[in-house]
Amino acid sequence: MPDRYDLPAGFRWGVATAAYQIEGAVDEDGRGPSIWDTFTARPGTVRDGHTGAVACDHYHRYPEDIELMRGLGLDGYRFSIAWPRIRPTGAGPANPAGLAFYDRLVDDLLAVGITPLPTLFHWDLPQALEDRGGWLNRDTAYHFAEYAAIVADRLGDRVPAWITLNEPFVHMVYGHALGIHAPGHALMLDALPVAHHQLLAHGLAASLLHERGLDVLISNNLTPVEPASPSPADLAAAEAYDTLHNRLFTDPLLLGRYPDLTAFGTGPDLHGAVRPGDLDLITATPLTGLGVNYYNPTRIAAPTDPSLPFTFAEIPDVPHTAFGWPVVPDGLTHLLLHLRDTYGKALPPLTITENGCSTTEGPDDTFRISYLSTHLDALATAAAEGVDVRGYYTWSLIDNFEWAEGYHQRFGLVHVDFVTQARTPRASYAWYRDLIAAHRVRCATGGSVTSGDR
Ligand code: IFM
Repeated sequence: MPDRYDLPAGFRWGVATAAYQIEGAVDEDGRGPSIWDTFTARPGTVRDGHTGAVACDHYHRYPEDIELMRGLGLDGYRFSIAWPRIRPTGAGPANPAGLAFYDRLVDDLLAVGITPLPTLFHWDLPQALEDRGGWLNRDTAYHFAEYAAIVADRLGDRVPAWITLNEPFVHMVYGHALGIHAPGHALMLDALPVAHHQLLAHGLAASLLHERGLDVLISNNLTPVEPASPSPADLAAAEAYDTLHNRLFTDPLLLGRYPDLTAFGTGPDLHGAVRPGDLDLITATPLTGLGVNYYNPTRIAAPTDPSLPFTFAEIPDVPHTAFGWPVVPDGLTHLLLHLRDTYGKALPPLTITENGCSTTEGPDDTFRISYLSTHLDALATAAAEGVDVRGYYTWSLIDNFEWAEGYHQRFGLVHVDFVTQARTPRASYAWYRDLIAAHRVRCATGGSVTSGDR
């Protein structure tokens, strides 16, 4: 069986974070409010009333965090840019201090040989745009493209590749259908236009990035969907869920059309959101790569309630993370092979832009090491079967603000004490560092890795 040391030469190793989850400094240097500032201020939205106001104080401590990354020997760092730092009201003039922060971050990363991989939108929409309808308003897509161009004009001389959006599925469902995330709308299926407006934003921004000679990716949280049984009702339900979670985003991006959404009560115009020519805009710029965020598969059974065409089922006999998410490394192999078989030549090279787990472990986080190593072995299996996979970014470098869970779910290779802000590398940090080094030796020598390296 192939394992993680068999990943291809040139494979890029990284870690991932996001602005609202680590930066803090929400009122500094002209940053405008985001929907997460508003949402977390509302009682009852986030566990124990936690907010991202301070988070990991990365805005001030980023040199220390870059030093941690240097110690890992990373090729790349995936972070997100806070739109409200760049355009405090979502539109209008750029904020020089906001741009200057990312300028410093990029320069300091490059100085230690780490390639920055920014994400332009990781859920922190400027509140001023939410006040005008947010992602339910088509205009937000055009404001996003303007913001993308501003940032690319400032950093594009040093940053070769850009991720437009992070997990548009999660932002639509958690933020707009269920109300668990900001902005807190519980619109159920009336949230579908949010999918289209985000994809339109991607397409408009992608063209502007491409015009500037930059590479473009988009990251989504994808899940392999398994039916709870081979019964026709469970199979149909699984297909419906796959459509909503995965194909609603990958079909328009890669095939230029929406999947059949009749099970969700709409035609291909997503409740009137899709206008003539929009799909051409979404596909105008071929993706340099598709970012896959993988955490777990989803098991689906026939609906028990008529409002949705599926229901969730438990995956039996598997361990679970502290978050309660099932641990199924093979699911990553199945997901990637399924993508290849479904999209064929339309599928661009893949990068795993997130994968990791929350645990309650102390410094010796053996559960996390097992999670990461088995998922990387599963990735190597997919690569050995011909899937073109170019890199892997662990979620996450440091413990951080885990959205509705506040600081309760810890995903970091590095422990953060949220009182003192002390960073303490866990065992997984040394494990990841050694893996990266051993893989490089293996690629450089073309030989095998010794058992000591493993
Ligand atoms: O913390 C999140 C991240 O912001 C998006 N992907 C999943 C992670 C873990 O829940």
